[in-house]
Amino acid sequence: MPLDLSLYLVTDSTPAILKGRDLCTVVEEACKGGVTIVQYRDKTSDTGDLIETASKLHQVTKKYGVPLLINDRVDVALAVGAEGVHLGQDDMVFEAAKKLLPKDAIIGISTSTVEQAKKAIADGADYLGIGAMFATPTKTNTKAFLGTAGTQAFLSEISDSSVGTVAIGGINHSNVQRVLYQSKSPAKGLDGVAIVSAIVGAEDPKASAAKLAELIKNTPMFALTPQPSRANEVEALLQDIPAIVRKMVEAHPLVHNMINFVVANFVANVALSIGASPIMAPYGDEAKDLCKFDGALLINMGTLTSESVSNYQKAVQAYNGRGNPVIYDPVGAAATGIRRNAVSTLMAGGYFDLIKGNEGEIRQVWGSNAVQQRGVDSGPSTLDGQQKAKLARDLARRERNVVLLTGAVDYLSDGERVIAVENGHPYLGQVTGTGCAIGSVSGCFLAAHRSDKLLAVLSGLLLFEIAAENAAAKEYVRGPGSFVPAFLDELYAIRTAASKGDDGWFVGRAKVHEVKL
Ligand code: 3NM
Repeated sequence: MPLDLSLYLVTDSTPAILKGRDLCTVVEEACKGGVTIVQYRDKTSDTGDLIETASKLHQVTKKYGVPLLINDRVDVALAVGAEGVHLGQDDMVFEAAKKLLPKDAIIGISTSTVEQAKKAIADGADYLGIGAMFATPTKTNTKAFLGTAGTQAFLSEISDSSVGTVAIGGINHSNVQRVLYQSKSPAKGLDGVAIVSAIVGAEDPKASAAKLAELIKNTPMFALTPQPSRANEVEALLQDIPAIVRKMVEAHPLVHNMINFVVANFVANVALSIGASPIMAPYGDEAKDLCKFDGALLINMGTLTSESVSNYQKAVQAYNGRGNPVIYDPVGAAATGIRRNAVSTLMAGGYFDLIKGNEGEIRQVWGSNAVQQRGVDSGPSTLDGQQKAKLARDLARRERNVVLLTGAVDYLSDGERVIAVENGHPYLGQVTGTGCAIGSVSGCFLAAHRSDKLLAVLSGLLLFEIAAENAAAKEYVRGPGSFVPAFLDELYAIRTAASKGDDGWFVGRAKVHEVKL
C-alpha cells in the first residue's frame, strides 16, 4: 500500500501537552478520528520504558491499519516490530539505519534545507519532514521558519523527485488548508501535515483529528478559481465589468474596515457612495460576528499600534474560516522595523485574497530587494513597468492570490494574468485616503463577485478611477479640496446609473492592457 502521509500524528509525552492522559488512549482516539500515520516521539524516557510504550502503541495502531514509526531509535523500532523510523539530522545516519532495519521499513528524514532534502532523497528516504513551517511552543529550538512561501520554494527545488513530503510546526485547524494550498509549487505539493499539539493537546483528540482530516480533504473556500485562457483577455474582462458593478450595488455588501484613523471617515464615505455598507471595527473579537454577514475584511495597518496585529489576526482567522474575502493593505510596510515584523507575522498568520500596496510596500511583502520607505509614501520608484508587472505576478503566484501594485499605472495580477490600468487622475495622489479606499472598494467587489477575483478587483478599480476622472473634469474642481466632494458625487452617480442598468459611464473609458511577461 502506498504511504498515506496526509494526517501524520507526532506524539508528545510532555505534561503540558498530554495533560496527564494516557498516551495510548490519546493515540487510539486520534486513529479513530483518521490520522494516517503515527510517529512515537519521546526524547526523555529510558530505553525500557520506550519499548514498553512503543509496543502498546503498536497494538493500537495495528488495529487501525496505521503505520507506527519510532523517532530516532532504530533499536526500539526493531524491538517492537514497528513499520519504520523517523530520523533527525543528528540521529543515526540513513545508511546505518537502512542496514539494521528490514527491507520494507519506512524511513523518514527531518529536513530544514534543500541540501539536506537532496541528500535524503539520494539516500532513498521514503519521505521528508520539512520544517519548521511556523513557530511553535512544542519545539522551540528551531532555527528558521519556512512559512508557506519558503516551503513552496523548497518543494520546487525537489520537484523532480517523487519523495513524500510533510510539513511540521505550528499547523492546526485554522491554518491547515492554507498551508497545503499556499505551499504548493506548480510541480510538487505537500503530501501531508505533521501535527503534535493540535491533536495530542486537544480536548477531544478524535474530534480534532476528524476535523483536520476533513479540512485536508477539501480545497479551502478561498482558493482561486482556475480561469480559462482566452484569446482576447482584456476585451472579455471589460465586457463583464458593468454587470459586476451592478451586481455589487445590488448586493450592498458589508465591508469591515480595520483601517487607520487618518482616512476612516473618507473611506467610509467612499464605501457608502458606491452602495456598500461600511463598518469601521478595529476590535478583533468583533469579527466572529461580523464575518457572518459574508462581506469582506480590510486590514490597513496605516496607524499600527502595539495591539493592532493581534486584533488583525483574530479577524483574518474569522473571515478565512468562512472563506470570506480579506484584503491586506500593508501601509508603510518598509518604513520601520515594527511594520516589517507586522508584515511577516500577518503573512504567516492568514490568507489574503488581495494584497494591495505601492511599490515599496509590495517589495517589502515580497521580501527580497526590499527598500527603505520614508513614511507611507512609496519613495522613488526604481522599477520599470515590466518589473512592476513581474513583481505583482510573482507575489500573486507565490501567495496564490491577487496582487494590486498601485501607482500612476496600476498592475493587477492573479499569478497568471497581469493587467495594467492607466485610468485615474493626479488629484488622487493629493488627497489622503484615496489609496486606502481602493482596498475597501476592492473588498466590496470581492464579496459580491467571487468566481474571478482579478475581475472583481478590476471592476472596483475602474469604477473608482473613472469616477476620479469625471470629478477632476468638473469646472468647479480647482484642486484636491474641491475634488473630494466631487469625487464622492461621481462615485454615487456611477452607482445610481449602474443600478438603473445604464452602462454609459463605462463605454470607451477603460485604459487597460494585458502585460505579457
Ligand atoms: N519538529 P506542533 S517542529 C516535532 O521543525 C517537531 O522539525 C519540528 O508541534 C521541526 O504541531 C515540531 O504542536 C513540533 O506545532 C510541532
